[in-house]
Amino acid sequence: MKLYTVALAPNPTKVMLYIAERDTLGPPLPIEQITVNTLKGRHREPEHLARNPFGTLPVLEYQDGAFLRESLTIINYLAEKFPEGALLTGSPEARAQARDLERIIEFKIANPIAEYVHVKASPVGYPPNPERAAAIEDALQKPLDFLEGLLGDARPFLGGEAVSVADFTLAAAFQFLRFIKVDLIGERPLLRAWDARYRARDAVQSVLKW
Ligand SMILES: N[C@@H](CCC(=O)N[C@@H](CS)C(=O)NCC(=O)O)C(=O)O
Repeated sequence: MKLYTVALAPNPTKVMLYIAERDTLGPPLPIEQITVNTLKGRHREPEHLARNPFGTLPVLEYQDGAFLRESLTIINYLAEKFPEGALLTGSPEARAQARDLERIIEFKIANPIAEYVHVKASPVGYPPNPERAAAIEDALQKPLDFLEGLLGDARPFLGGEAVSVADFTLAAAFQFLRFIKVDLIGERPLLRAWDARYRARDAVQSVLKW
């Protein structure tokens, strides 16, 4: 299997975090990771567009010439295909909680942060838009407060006792912010402690570069 990916970009990072965590728990997943250099525009070249006409990353080639083009689908596929050492075990209710939280983080925090980075200091040169950046900062306050509230029960990870895709999605988004040297955690000590605690993991350090 081949994962087409790139460091720093949030959606590829989410999948790379999943793979790195899995590799510490069970047999390494048989996945070759191949970088597609987005700074050089390689994701818009015919070779990558043949894998994914939308030109985005990550892409998993899971069979010869067959591709998955959505980060969460890739993670769910890998969990089903290689159940030994899979994360997100436990009762259907616990798994649903972690998945629900991941979706909330993706739509209310990670996607807005991705837009924020581009209107604030785009790594690929999009024009800045200070008004839009301010509006996104405002909108982020409620979901960040929500996470601070969740962590109030002393859980180590966002979904509870075990790491889950909720941690991967948020950590990938926060890395993107750190790349432009912005911290939006604010006065949220529990979320700040989660950020430090999660990033200290060996698996995470092998993936996060910022
Ligand atoms: N919904 C997709 C989004 C994929 C996506 O937008 N990836 C970004 C990187 S985080 C990308 O490839 N952007 C390049 C572009 O759109 O040109 C997923 O979850 O995988």
